[in-house]
Amino acid sequence: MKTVAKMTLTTILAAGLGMPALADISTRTITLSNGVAETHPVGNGVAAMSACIQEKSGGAWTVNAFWSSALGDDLTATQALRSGTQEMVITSSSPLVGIEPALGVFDLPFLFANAEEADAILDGGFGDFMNEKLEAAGLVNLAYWENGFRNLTNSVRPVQSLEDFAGLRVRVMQNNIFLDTFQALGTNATPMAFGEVFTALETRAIDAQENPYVTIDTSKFYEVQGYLSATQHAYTPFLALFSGPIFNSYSDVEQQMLRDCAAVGRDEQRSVSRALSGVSLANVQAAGMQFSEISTAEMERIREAVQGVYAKHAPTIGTDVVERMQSELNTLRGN
Ligand code: TK8
Repeated sequence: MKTVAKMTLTTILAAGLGMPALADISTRTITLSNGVAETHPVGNGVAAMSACIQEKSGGAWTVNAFWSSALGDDLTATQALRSGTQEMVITSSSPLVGIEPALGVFDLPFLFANAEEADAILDGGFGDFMNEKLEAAGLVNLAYWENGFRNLTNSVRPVQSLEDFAGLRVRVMQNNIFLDTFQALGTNATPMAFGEVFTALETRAIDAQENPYVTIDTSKFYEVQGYLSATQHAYTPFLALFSGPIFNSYSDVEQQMLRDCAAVGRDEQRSVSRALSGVSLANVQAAGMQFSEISTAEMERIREAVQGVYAKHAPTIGTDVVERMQSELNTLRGN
């Protein structure tokens, strides 16, 4: 009788309806940051995740999202998560290789052949394996979202052959695998945080950058870049990261709610990202960008030029990690 008396009517009703017991949910505000604009598909994912959290928490939780690097870049935000001063970030994995070198496996050029392969690896055993490493670094990856296949833009000339890359001053993420990939292609590559890219392109401090079509569109790079090439040289994921120390202070019900709602956000975000990709490509062309496809023969030469990056970086990433990835891909491909 005593236990029952302690339970509120809401708790009893919630338990009866199979909803989380609200007694296990405290009032909280989740600060979430991101580098992209709210119009990017990450905006749709965050909206879906927030609606899910709002509903499952019975209105006790609020997600407060900041866009366009307003709270700092991916890496700074991720460090704030590790020290427990910020709850959440949707970040590219690439700038985090200094924290967890194994993440570099996703940066290897031409790793995934298509989005289905990426989903199978990220949502399967390999994704869990990586998440365990992140947890040891104080980061809970709630789900893998999509950044996507990356393409080169520049302000100098149409890039249609291996030779066309020569000498371009291209911004890469803060990541040695991307740096070496673009050096191998003959460019003059410079690592830079995403928030500085637009201005660097505008002032012509750099000539080029690479990102998926949806980012080129929603970050308005078409205003400062005349040429776009379908290089598709890498697929990078987004991580929906939560602060390890803060996550560990939450109840089981709250932790599960976060995982469930981040997966709801992931499904929405991936589906909008894929639906919008072609629309974004059309948008940037309508805005004046000249688009170049690259012939199969040239793509073969480009792949050949960057092949050495695998052997060079396997020891830093972890040879076991690279081998595990390659063996899982072989299985997926029926080899
Ligand atoms: C946004 C970044 C961005 C990434 C990059 O914060 O840095 O080029 O592709 O989308 O994570």
